[in-house]
Amino acid sequence: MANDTPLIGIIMGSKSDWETMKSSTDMLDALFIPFEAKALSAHRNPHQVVEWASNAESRGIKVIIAAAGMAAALPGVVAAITPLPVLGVPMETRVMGGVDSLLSMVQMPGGIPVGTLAVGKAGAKNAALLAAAILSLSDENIHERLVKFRKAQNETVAELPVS
Ligand code: RP5
Repeated sequence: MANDTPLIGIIMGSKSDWETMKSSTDMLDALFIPFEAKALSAHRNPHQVVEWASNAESRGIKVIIAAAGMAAALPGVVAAITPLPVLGVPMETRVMGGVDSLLSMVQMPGGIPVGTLAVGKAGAKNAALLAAAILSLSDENIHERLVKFRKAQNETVAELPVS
């Protein structure tokens, strides 16, 4: 789905975040939601981040998923630039296990929200599902696929463990 006109823009602070953020793109692929994904750092490439976020809405992006670790400024910077909903995914880190990323991301000042998810792969997967839920408010096909996914997940969880 990465080749269709993207509805979701995924931005991550580093290529090293990709292993985690694949959980987002796998989920979006499973729901047939087109996305674009890019590694750009708020600290190392600030000007490109401003350009990417400024043009996101006019490119047709509806929801942004922004991932970063450590001093995780990227989601907040992106949210400061665009009125699109920004979902933040804190990366796990070696020094503080991702609590550093989480607190950097979640403590936004009033006025510029970042919807912050769980640290790591669960957060990456849930960011995709939350983005899909936002899109499903105005897209019946995505709504249908999301409901189908939830139903299948519900049935899997109800299964007894196999010995
Ligand atoms: C953050 O710094 C990135 O989002 C990444 O999680 C972390 C480390 O980046 P690298 O040094 O691995 O490029 O900006």
